[in-house]
Order: sequence, then structure tokens, then C-alpha cells
Amino acid sequence: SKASFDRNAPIKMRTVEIAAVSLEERANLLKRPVLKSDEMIAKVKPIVDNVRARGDSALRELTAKFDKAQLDTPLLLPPFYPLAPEAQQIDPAVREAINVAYSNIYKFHAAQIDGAPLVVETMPGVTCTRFARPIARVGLYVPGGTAVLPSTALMLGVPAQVAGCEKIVIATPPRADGSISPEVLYVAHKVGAHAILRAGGAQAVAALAYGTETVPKVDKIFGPGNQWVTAAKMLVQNDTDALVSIDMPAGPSEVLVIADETCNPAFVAADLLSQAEHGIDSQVVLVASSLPEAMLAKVEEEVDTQARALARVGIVRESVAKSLIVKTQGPEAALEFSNDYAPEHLILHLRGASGWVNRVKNAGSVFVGPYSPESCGDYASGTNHTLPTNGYARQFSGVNTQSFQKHITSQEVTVDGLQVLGPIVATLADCEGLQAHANAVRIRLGV
Ligand code: HSO
Ligand code: ZN
Repeated sequence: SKASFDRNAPIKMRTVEIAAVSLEERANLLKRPVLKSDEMIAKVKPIVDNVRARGDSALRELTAKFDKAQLDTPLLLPPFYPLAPEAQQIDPAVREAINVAYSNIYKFHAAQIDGAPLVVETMPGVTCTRFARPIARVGLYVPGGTAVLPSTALMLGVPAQVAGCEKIVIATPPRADGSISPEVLYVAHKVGAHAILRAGGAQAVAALAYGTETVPKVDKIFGPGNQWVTAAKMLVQNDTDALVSIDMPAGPSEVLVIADETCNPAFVAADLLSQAEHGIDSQVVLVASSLPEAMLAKVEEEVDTQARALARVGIVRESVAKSLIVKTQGPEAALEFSNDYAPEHLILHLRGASGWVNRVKNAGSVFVGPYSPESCGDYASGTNHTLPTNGYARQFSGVNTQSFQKHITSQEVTVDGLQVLGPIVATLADCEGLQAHANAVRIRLGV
């Protein structure tokens, strides 16, 4: 499809004036491209069933077919102690950058841990508590494809490590020679992963969900991926035999930038393009909050010139063509549009940007002011980059430490406590006609 684009054509976004569009058009602007989830689920089902039935041999065949890698050696790489020799050879600057990113992500996620139990005496002698426990076995999907993403290994591995998960399995598609990126190996070592499964796509998700001769079954599967990976996650989540949960449904990555007359047009353009380069279906929205025409033109000019200098210009050309500029009268209307859109990433290039954060109702992660590009959160500031897309920011949080924990509640009622609480419970049990429930109280009260 790349050939169908004229190289001289401007790399340009579509513009709409929000006050001028009908309610129906507005609703359309908020939509993402249709994810045909039931069609995709039907397509991945044979793959998932194959791995479930035939285990490792199916995995090897599918990896040869989709990743062009013949794996004669084990599918599962062993623990990484000591560090694999190829991982010792990564560029020292990259190694140091991973170390700093690791430390920031670790700090922010360690602060999120639900440590001390919650203890509440709801009535005298009636004590309710809630405490967290790690999810024992977790599978972390690290995409391969058009870019290697050691950063995703960090974003999933660090909270798993902080939460104290017993078994961390990283799944990632191997390169054609069967190897895994040394940077991913290095991150696996740092987060204390127990194994790397050299497989990707729906087949990797199936192996993690059901287990194979060599791949351990996990309790929860995390991580972004293409439509195949997402559909496979949705499929196994609904299979009670798999008994597995997932982090969230994932769609193409998104950014919404709100800019006013205080913005730096070159910064705004750079932020839009950093999202556009992820893939041809990346969703990029600029909300121009009373942005003077001359400045908007400057942003558009910057998008075009900066895009042309990118190695991934082919991808950017396609995603920018599908992107949108929404003009609003001021920041109130801009925030209203953003809250309705519920973007994965929200960047505020606004006067007094931090003052607008409390107006954000729906977003995966917010980037405040001119010096907070999304790239910082994508890699190294400390926040997680596995975030809800497709409008799911209305009801989902991004991956965080508690995504790797679950909560258990408990109660202890004293004999005196039961004197007061028991009759209340018996009355409600009688009301529901559940006599045995009432008896369990009355037998203790001796009434
Ligand atoms: N923006 C991506 C994360 C990422 N960026 C990884 C670079 N590497 C989705 O939130
Ligand atoms: Zn990114």
C-alpha cells in the first residue's frame, strides 16, 4: 500500500471545527477504527486449539510458519543467571539507559504496592480486613514485529517483580535465527524472569494460557500485541478450562494533544509524530484550543517537515492521513472533547497546564506541560506505558503494581460481636428464606 502514496503529497491531518459539527458527526470523531473482535476471535481459534491439543510441536510449527524461525533448541530459555553472554555485549549506553529506566519504574511501582492490610472494625467485635497477595504465575507478552520493545519488558516485568509474583514468563517472537533481542534478555535478567518463551502471536498466548510440555501455564497474561494477540487473549480469558485472566483489551496506540497559543508548534508536531510512527493504525488527535490560525499552520508545517525526515515516514504518512485536528473555542471545550474520546495518552500544551489536570476525567496517562513528551513515559520517567486504548480509559487503569496482585478479605467476629450482629444476619436470612443461614447464627447464639 505504500506505493499508492505520492511522495510529494503533503503529510497532512484532517481538520474539523467542533462547534460546527452535528452531534452525530461528533460521535463519529470519537470512534476508533472498528476492531472486528468476533471475526478475529474466530480466526485465532484454530491456532489456540492447535497449541492446546498438540503443545510444543504445534508451537514449533507455528513459529516456523509465522516467524520463519526453526527452533530445534528448547522453546523456553532458562533463567538468566548468570546473564546470557549476548546480553553482556549490549551497547553500554543502552545498558545504562535501561538501568536508569528500571530504577525509575521500580521506584514508582514499589510506591504502589498494597502492603499493610486494611483493618476496619465495622461494629464492636466485628473486624473486617483486606490484604493483597501476588498473582503466582504471570505471562508477559513482549511484541516483536516492526520494532523490538525491551521497554515493554520493563513495563510489565518491573511491577511483576515488585508485586512478588513467583513465576514470571516472558513470551516474545524470536528472530529468524531463533534468537531473542539481547536487550530483552538483559531486562528479563533484571526483573528476575524465570523463563523466556520464544514464541509470539496467538500461539504464544495459547501456550501461556494452557501450558505445554515445556511452557508453564500462567494465571494472568499481560501485554500489548497485534490483533491476533489481542483476540487470543480475549478468547482464552473466556475459557473456564484455561482459568486465566488478562490485563485489558488492547487496540492501536493513541495520543491526544491539546494545544493553545502558548504552545511550541515544533514540540506539538514532534509529539504527534512520536505516536504516528508506531503503526499505520495509530490514532493521533490534535485539539487546537483557540489556537491562532498562523500557529496551527506552523504545527502542520512542522508535522510535514519533521515527518519527511523520519526513517518510518512510510508508516507516518498513513497514520497522519487518518489523523484529526479538532478546533475548539478554549480549553473547556478541548477537555470536554478529550474526556469523551478517553485517549490512551493525553498531552497538555496549555497555559498553566498543571491547573487543567484535575479536569481530566478519562485518560490512560497525562503528560503535563511543554517539557513532558510522551516518550518520557514510554521509556523511563517511571509511569507505565501499558495503557487502555480504544476508549477503554473510561473504565480501565493502565498496568500497575496492583494488576499483579489480588485482594483477599477476611473477618473475625467475637462472641460479643455476634450477640449484636447475629440477630441482624438471622433476620436477613429469614427474609431470603434461607433457613440454614439463619441456623448458623442461632446455633451459636443458643436461641
Ligand atoms: N507508546 C507506546 C509504548 C512504546 N513507545 C514503546 C515506545 N516504545 C504505547 O503506549
Ligand atoms: Zn510510544
